Amino acid sequence: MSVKSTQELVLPVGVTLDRFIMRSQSAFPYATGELSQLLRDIALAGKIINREVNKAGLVDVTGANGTANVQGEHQQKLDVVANVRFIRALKNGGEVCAIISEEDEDIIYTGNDHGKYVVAMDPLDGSSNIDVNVSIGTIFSIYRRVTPVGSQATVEDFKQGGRKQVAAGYILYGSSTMLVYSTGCGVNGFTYDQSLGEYILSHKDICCPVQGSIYSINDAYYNSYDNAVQQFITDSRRDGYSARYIGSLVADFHRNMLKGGIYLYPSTRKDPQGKLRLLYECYPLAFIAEQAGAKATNGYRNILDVEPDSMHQRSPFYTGSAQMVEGLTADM
Ligand code: P6P
Repeated sequence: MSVKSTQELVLPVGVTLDRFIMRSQSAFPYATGELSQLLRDIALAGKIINREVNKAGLVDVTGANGTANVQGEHQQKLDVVANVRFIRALKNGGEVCAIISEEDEDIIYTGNDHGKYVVAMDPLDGSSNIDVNVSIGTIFSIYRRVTPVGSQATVEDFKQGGRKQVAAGYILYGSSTMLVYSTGCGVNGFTYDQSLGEYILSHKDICCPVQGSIYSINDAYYNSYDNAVQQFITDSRRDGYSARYIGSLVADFHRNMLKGGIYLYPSTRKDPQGKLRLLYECYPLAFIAEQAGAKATNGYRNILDVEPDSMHQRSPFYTGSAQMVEGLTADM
């Protein structure tokens, strides 16, 4: 029995996430339902964070909470809330044996040593935007563990490489809240209907336009970019492209996936290895990009083929419309 793509499954726009997950699982003859449950656990955590984000201005969860994460970045209170909520949802769900998070230096063990999956996540990316009511997002990456079920997970479960992801996605807390994910059979977007408490399929089989006229990069670092990136910016201005940079990777990525465009975060003097993290930002978005007909690279190779050396490793990151990414990297 072949695995059907979501294009082949009769899943009309308007179907709930839960029904979509159930129908998609039926396309995998040997599915046991554990990955489906894990996706539901992530969706639930997204509902909880959505509630926290929506009231951020009203309750004392905005602003810095005085601590710093493993990256040395000042943690916003909602960073910490999101991290705690996702960890709790994954622990309670039982399918995940271990987690790595941007907010924690070490592996987080859930106590579910019989869980078959591990999750790498950025629980709330772009959190410096919280206080100014700009879109923010959660990014997640799912692997089947390689260590024996029943044992404690190890770093090897997280260092399998981008092509070993079994699923990846993001939750965008924007003008509406959307869950976008892929299990390797296309990319689908679900809009959260607050009145129903349900995610509804709103963007079926997302395909990124192969060309676009939007580029997303922090222009302030222009002088520290290499010649190829500087030339790309010059050419984009000449060709009348639109510069759209929200300062929130998930929001820029999502817009470019739908409209066409390219997001660039090159190496800079401040971040010579790049700013974005390979395991829980670049890999999952590269998985989504590839499933949507787009591309993601570190400038020299497909991000999914970049070897992971450490859990919080950084990488230059260029992703979006295939022809735009190819045009940029041809000059690198
Ligand atoms: P800069 C947020 O901190 C983030 O990781 C991405 O969401 C965003 O695109 C980028 O960094 C912004 O970084 O250096 O331009 O402020």
